[in-house]
Order: sequence, then structure tokens, then C-alpha cells
Amino acid sequence: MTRESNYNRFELVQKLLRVKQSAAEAMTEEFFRIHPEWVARFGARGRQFCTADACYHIEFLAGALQAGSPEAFGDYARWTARMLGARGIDAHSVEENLDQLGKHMAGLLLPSEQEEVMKFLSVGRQECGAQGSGLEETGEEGLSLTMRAFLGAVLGGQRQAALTIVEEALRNGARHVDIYVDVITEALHRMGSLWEQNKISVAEEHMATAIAQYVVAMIYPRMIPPTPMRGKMVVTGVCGELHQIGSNMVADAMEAAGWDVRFLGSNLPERSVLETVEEFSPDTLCISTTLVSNLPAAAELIRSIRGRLGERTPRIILGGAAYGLSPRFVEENGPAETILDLRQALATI
Ligand code: B12
Repeated sequence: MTRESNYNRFELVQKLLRVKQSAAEAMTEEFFRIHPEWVARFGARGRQFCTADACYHIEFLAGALQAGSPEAFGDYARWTARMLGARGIDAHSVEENLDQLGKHMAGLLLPSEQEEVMKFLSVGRQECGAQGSGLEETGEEGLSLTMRAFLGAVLGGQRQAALTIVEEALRNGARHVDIYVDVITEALHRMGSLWEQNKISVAEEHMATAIAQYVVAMIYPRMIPPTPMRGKMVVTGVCGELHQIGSNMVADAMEAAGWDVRFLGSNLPERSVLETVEEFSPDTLCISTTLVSNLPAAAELIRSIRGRLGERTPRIILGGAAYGLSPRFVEENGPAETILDLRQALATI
């Protein structure tokens, strides 16, 4: 039970995820019945996209509920309206979808659960109208020259140039962590905004990402590895999470700072993380999560580790964009600590 209401958060999240597909299909049927013009506009693929979007709405709603954070759902709704807006779909359609979702869930949930869901949906609905440009944090003024040159190289498909830009900065005295945070992270976030605004294609985004990954891998051997003396650490993403560059940087930076690190990548089954933690017996476990929709998997992982290891549970550090949007996640799903920033992690872990 949560502190403020008489429903079980875990059961509500699981219930939503269980009915996700059927609810999304029913919502899409209903939407196309009300808007026959969409059939002419988008054809059969429109139905597929609409169902996929409704699935995302439910997954992010479940993630925000898991984190006890209506703001996280608001952020998702704002992002969805902005991203679809850049592709010619009006924010009003998203609002309508959220209303439909609320109505659909009414028949499936207990009154106390429905009340909570409606609270989250109403924040989402409000935020659809307050989209912003998505570029607020990445305005040109704040961008360093190196970051801009790097962004230009990855978007232009120039792998060697991207590496040279970073190597040059390192030769001129930049620290690895500065390259990670101020150049590569910043450029990838900026690149994500360009994709969101439909200014670059999925192919360009994938190409740029692959080049960034190549650069991260190429600078790893150039770090001076100290003898491991800070203890053992496992760094992992959660099941369902495909974003991996952030956790890769955390793993490399921690290794360079003296940790004996096992980096598991992302999107691996919970059971594999459990086995590694049990066998390797780390002092610290870092869990990276980017999408709010993956917070139920993170909560489940924490619960399973604590259940299996009891007092032998390592210190758990959570990081990645999803936790920045969900300040109450730890309160609801801990004990664990949240550290969002790589520099702060290096200074405090
Ligand atoms: C590259 C990328 C992808 C790649 C990832 C490839 C890979 N191997 O990693 C691919 C193509 C797979 C992808 C897929 C998707 N993506 Co994507 N993706 C991005 C992008 C452009 C960059 C991500 C990245 O690598 N950033 C750089 C890293 C270094 O930054 P970071 O992860 O924030 O990590 C830093 C800190 O957070 C911190 N940190 C991270 N983890 C940890 C852990 C600990 C313990 C600590 C201490 C610190 C820490 O340190 C890092 C270093 O500074 C982002 C844009 C963005 N704003 O991030 C979108 C973005 C995250 N993706 C987005 C979306 C929507 C998707 C998809 C749903 C798209 C789709 N329709 O298929 C799928 C979802 C896949 C899934 N299930 O996970 C959205 C999310 C929007 C939202 N509201 O949640 C974003 C924000 C793009 C956008 N602006 O619209 N994506």
C-alpha cells in the first residue's frame, strides 16, 4: 500500500501492463471510429502507429505510477505532443487519447486505483498544451566549440573526424569525464532533440549514435587504469532499456577511478543481473534507466536483489534520465540512492 492511498502500487502497475495491448487496440478502434478521416489520411499503418502510441502511453503511465511521480507522466505527455506535433499531428489528438485511456481503464480498475490514474492522466493532459520547443536546455549559446564540432561530425557520418576532435581535446588537457559529459552526452542529447523535431531521420540518428559509441570505445584504452582498489562494482541497464551509452560511460569512468567493474550493458533479463551480483559479489551496483516506462523493471530488479541477497545486498546507485523525472522513486522503491550526474558519482561513490 502507498502511504497516501489505499491501493497497491505494484498491483496497479502490473494490472496496467497486463491489459496494455488489448486496451491499446480497443482505444485505437474507438479513435478510428470517431475519426474516419484518419483512415484516409494514414491507412492501415495509421492503426499500427496509433496502437503502438497507446501502448507507450500505458507503459509510461505505469512507469510514472511506479515512481509515484505525476510529473514524470507530464513530461512524457509534453514530449509526445511535441514529437507528434513535429510530424503534423495535433496535440489535441494526444489529449483525446489520454481521455480515452482514462475511460477505458474505468471499467478495469478499482475506484481507488482509477482515482490515482486519473490524477496522473490529468497532469499529462495539461502538459500536452505546454510543449515548449524541446531545445530549452540545448540552446546554441551554451554549446562548446568541441561539442558543436563533434555533433557536426557524428551527424555528417564522419567517424574518423569525430574521434580526432575528441583526441585533440584530450591532448589539449580535457579530462575524460569532461569529454563524456560536456561533449558526447551533450551532443547526443542535442541530436535526440533534432530527431524529436523531425529534423533528422531515424537513419541519421542511428548513424550518429553508432559513431558516438565507436568514440567511447576508442578512448577507453587511453585511460590510465589504476590498480583496482576502490572495491567491486556492477554497472547494468534494466530489462527493456536499449539506451546503453550512458551506463557504458559510467562503467568506463568508474574503472578509470579505481573500481573493479563488470559492465553488463543493457536490456538483459533480471535473472542474469541477479546471477552476476550473486557470483561477483560487488560492493556497489549501479543501475541505469533512461525511459520512465522502464521504472517498473528497475523496481522489480531492486526488489529481487534485496529478496535474494538480504543483508548481502550491495549499495545500490540509480542513475539516468528516468530518475531525474521521478524524485520519489527511491522513497517508494528503495532503499537505494539516486545520483544523476557522472561527475557527482565520481566525487561521491
Ligand atoms: C541514442 C538514443 C537511442 C538509441 C540507443 C542506442 C544505445 N546503444 O544506447 C536507440 C536508437 C536504441 C534509441 C531507442 C529509443 N529511443 Co532513444 N534516444 C537516444 C538519444 C538520442 C541519446 C541517448 C544517449 O546515449 N545519450 C547520451 C548518454 C551519455 O546520456 P545519458 O544516457 O543521459 O547518460 C548520462 C547521465 O544520464 C548519467 N547516467 C546515465 N546512467 C547512469 C547511471 C548511474 C548509476 C549514474 C551515476 C549516472 C548515469 O551519466 C551519463 C553521462 O553523462 C536520446 C536523447 C537524450 N536526450 O538522451 C534519445 C531518447 C532518450 N530516446 C527516446 C525515445 C522515445 C526512444 C524510443 C522509444 C524511440 C522509438 N520510438 O523506438 C526507443 C526506445 C528504446 C528502449 N526501449 O529503450 C526519447 C525519450 C523521450 C522520453 N520522453 O522518454 C529521447 C529523449 C529522444 C527524444 N528527445 O525524443 N534511442
